[in-house]
Amino acid sequence: LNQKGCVIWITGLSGSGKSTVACALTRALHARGKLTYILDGDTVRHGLNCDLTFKAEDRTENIRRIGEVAKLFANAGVICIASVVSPYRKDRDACRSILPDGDFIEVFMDIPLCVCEARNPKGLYKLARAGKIKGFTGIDDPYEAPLNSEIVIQQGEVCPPPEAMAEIVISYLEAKV
Ligand code: GGZ
Repeated sequence: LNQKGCVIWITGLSGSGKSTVACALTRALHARGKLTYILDGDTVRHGLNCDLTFKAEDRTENIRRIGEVAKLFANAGVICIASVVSPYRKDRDACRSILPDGDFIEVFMDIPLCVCEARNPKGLYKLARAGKIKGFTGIDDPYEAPLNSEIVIQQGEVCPPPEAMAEIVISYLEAKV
């Protein structure tokens, strides 16, 4: 009956597969009877954070709010999955610091920019390259890769199926308890 909450923080470039992993992870956790909630950057920016832009201080505020909301979910016993670019290390570390040790699990989508760009899911990289979007992460705004994330997801020749990537996280969670 009891379920301990935690925050699974998925960080990476646009097009790195954060949302795909978040969804697959949710399915895998539901199959194990766990309660989850996804906080997706793209979605949250349409509601709670609709007042924020992509300039550095607004990204910091976006991540701060998402970190605080994720903490509320975790305190309620939910496994909260945050799926956000969260490009700045200090902002991710600040979200880690408000949770008890071990309750913030950082998942780094370590996918090369050229792969993300080739996927070009919403045509955003093309717009960024053309200068039509300014300050796009990976193009003309930095992405500070995690140095000590709990989990790193990489891909070889082919992209692993989402279920396989979710399984990496599940294995970590199972080993942790
Ligand atoms: C990065 C941008 C930008 C800029 C719009 N830089 O693939 P997506 O579309 O769905 O993911 C990106 C999303 C990023 O929102 P986050 O809240 O996760 O970003 S952050 O953590 O940096 O605050 C992308 C889209 O919004 N997008 N403009 N300039 N991503």
